[in-house]
Amino acid sequence: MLKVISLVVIIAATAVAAFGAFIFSLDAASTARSNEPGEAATPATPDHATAHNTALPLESFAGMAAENAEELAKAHTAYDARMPALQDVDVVKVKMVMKDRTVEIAPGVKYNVWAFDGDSSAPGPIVHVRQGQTVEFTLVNGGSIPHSMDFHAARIAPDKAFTDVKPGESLTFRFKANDPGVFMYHCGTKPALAHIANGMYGAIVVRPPEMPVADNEYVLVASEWYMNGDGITEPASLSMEKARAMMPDWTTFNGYANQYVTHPLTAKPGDTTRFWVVAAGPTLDTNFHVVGTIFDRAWVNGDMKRFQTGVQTVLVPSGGGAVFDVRIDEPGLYPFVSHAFAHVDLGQVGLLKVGNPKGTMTH
Ligand SMILES: [Cu+2]
Repeated sequence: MLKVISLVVIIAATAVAAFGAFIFSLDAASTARSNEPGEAATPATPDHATAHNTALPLESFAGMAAENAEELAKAHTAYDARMPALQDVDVVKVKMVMKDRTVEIAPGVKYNVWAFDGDSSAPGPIVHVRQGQTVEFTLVNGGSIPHSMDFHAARIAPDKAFTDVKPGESLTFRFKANDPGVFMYHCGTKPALAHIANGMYGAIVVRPPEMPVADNEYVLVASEWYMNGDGITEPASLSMEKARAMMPDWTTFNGYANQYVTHPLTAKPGDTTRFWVVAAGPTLDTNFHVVGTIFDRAWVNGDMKRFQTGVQTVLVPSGGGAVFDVRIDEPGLYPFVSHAFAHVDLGQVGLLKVGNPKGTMTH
């Protein structure tokens, strides 16, 4: 019994320390992680990692970070989380070209993705349609192995639509987006764990005809990366072993660790800001929470027929989505996080900058 109690005390103390340190790190504005809990929690890693613990804001699970991480984070162009415009057409044509490429997933950390051509490599482009519009989707496989695309927003026979497309070939299918919400799309080619872990995922928003007005709308795709190396000395590829063990090196919103800490999303005081959130995984859920406020509306599990009010944290399951409204009057920096704090420590955190609080970067 004594052991159990002391364990509880240790856990509680660790949680308090972590949370205190987290707030502290936000005071530093550009620092998303504190080193103190990291030192306790980081497993035994090379001396290299220990040497960097006090100097850098970001480290992978293995304690790895680039020398000039802050500079690189600033130089990185953040994934554009703003909701793209609707198209006033009956059939929305969406074309995605799959391509093997090397991208940055954290400051100075390179990873060999199987992902999307164009500006947004992983996640893929945000698709935004009205409920009732038809989506005509074309997959062009510019990669080196078969790929496919599974749209969770579609009611369609998977064996016809979500089939493998060989390299150099393409496939087109149509579906009517009759179900509103925010849905994941992803490559479903076996092993799907590898294809999703390699960056083949994104979000499609199916907007219902009537929703309360929001002043700002952002789309966040939560996901995790599992690497076979540090990605700093040379680009890393997938570690299936880590992916199966669910031990990510980095966790992110929109594919890059902490990118909205360095490049915050913005709102004006009094605005209602809406987050459309998908948890792409491949495996881990996201416990969505905005520090310093409470959700005015939470369309839990993407059920757009009803919303909850006054809730603090909502589970977005891997492969699922949810929509959140917050109205914030007081200027300041409001972190949005997965409140499973291991995720924050590995990069699944960003800032909503309300107004123009002092001590922050301006853009
Ligand atoms: Cu694939």
